Amino acid sequence: MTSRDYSLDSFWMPFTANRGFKKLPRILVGARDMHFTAEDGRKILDGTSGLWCTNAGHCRPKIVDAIQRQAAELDYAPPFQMGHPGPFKVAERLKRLMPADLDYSFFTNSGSEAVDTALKIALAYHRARGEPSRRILVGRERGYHGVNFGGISVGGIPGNRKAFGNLLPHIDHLPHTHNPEQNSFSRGQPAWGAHLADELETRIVALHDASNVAAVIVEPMAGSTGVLVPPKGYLERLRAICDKHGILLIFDEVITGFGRVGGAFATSVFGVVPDMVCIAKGLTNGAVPMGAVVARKHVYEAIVDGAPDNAIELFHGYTYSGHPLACAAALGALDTFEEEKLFDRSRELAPYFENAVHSLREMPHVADIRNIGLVAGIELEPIEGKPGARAFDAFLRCFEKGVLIRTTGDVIALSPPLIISKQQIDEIVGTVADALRAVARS
Ligand code: PXG
Repeated sequence: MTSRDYSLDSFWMPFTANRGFKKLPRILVGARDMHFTAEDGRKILDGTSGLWCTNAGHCRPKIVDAIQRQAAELDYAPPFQMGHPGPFKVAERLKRLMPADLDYSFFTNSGSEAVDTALKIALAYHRARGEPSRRILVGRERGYHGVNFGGISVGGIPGNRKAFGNLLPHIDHLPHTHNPEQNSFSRGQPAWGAHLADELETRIVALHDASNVAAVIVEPMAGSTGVLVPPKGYLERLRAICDKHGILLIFDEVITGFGRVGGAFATSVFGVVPDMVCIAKGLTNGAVPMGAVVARKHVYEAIVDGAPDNAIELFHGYTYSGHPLACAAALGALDTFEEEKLFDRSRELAPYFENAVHSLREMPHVADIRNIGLVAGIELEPIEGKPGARAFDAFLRCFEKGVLIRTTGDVIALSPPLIISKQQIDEIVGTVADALRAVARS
């Protein structure tokens, strides 16, 4: 225990077992490149990019400098009926990074807000085009789209929904794509499962009629639910069915964006272009909260050009949309990604990372390992009656040994910064191996 000059009582911590944490706190006080510093001075190797966001590593000089300069020059500017250079510049950079005509960025302050924004844009799009009956929003089982009402309604993680009752109406869900019998220990995209996309047509469109369906939202690779890589051909089929029936396709790339899956975005890596992409996290390298919806030309034009001259076209936005500090951080992050070619680095390191994580196959209680780019999920057999306990035990042991991993249920997720070295990959995997052996003995 470290003596500290503040109390832990009053901060109601998010997605945390508050009582357990406050008895045994894990406090970080500094960070640089691949490491955090804990309050007792220990260096902790970051195997998770914070929470999937510090893709370029921590406290990178360009980003730090950009934020500091911006804070002293223009701290805030109103984003409604006013502008400042930041969001125009970031939007232009995103346009260059995104494939096809994904050219228009609407800024938010988080991934959750990006998701709710995209769902609202989808509804407004159909209304602007004279199809207001298209109201049904389709998500997927095991999907995570943040924690706002839109996101948890299309989301498919039961624990995130059950306490909140009043979700959005007009929602349906596709089946998830996880099938251990068919796909366990897959490397990259699993071979089995493309047909699961057909449910969009054979069940959902058949049941509701296409004239009532507005949009489908999926994570191209599901992150929070335990790293579910899309089966080969699955996203292509979703795209084809959406095209056939006039349904908008939204990719939630809050986790997959900015190099995580071995290229700039999942849309580029998998070669499937949705109508809108939600991003956040890596956009500012986690340094200042920021999210965005990047929309294709036809989506923007239907709403913006469809409105009367000089009328506000979309009644939506946030006090902090395109905040100067967030934009400065985003420009610093995008420069860092580009100068250090980090998206290429992610693709180049992926085979080494893949072999390293799959070496854990022989460790006790490992049920499955799956990976793509610089992300991997290691699924453990649950302890009977105590779901999640085995993985959480491994998390605590890794932290004690100086490595930060993330667990969700009984899946360990590894998603290190893209600047990681091969030795550091070995260190993370070696520490996880030791932790799994220790957990099995306890
Ligand atoms: N969509 C996706 C796909 C996400 O992964 C959000 C939306 C929401 O973003 P905000 O910025 O509102 O948190 C997320 C967030 C984890 C973990 O360990 C994942 C997220 C957040 C916290 C923890 O899996 N993803």
